[in-house]
Amino acid sequence: MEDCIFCKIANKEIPAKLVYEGENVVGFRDINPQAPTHILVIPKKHYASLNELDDVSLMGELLNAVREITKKLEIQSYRTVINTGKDAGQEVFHIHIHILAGRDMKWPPG
Ligand code: DGP
Repeated sequence: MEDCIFCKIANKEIPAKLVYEGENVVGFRDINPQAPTHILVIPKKHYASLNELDDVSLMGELLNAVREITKKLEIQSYRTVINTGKDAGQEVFHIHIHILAGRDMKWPPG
């Protein structure tokens, strides 16, 4: 999708620190990390948020990418977050799974 920063990262039109690339999914380091390890996992195809993602197989690929990335980086304990909608803190409207690791996490999240 034009003017979507994560589509541009997926298409290699703008640089990112890639940690994973599959057929339909990429993982890259967050530009503004909230933990020592902060990775974003996205589908290459544009879906604005989880509300629009209707492809169950792709949902599985996204979670599988999380598993492969954390395995490769030898991360045993981590938090995954999907912010959906403005009130939940979503700023980039191309669905992404945050992987946060390397520090203690609080619960409930703010
Ligand atoms: P969210 O608030 O859930 O929409 O998270 C968006 C995240 O995307 C936020 O942690 C910062 C990150 N981000 C925004 N723009 C860029 C970018 O151009 N490159 C990278 N690597 N991350 C970005």
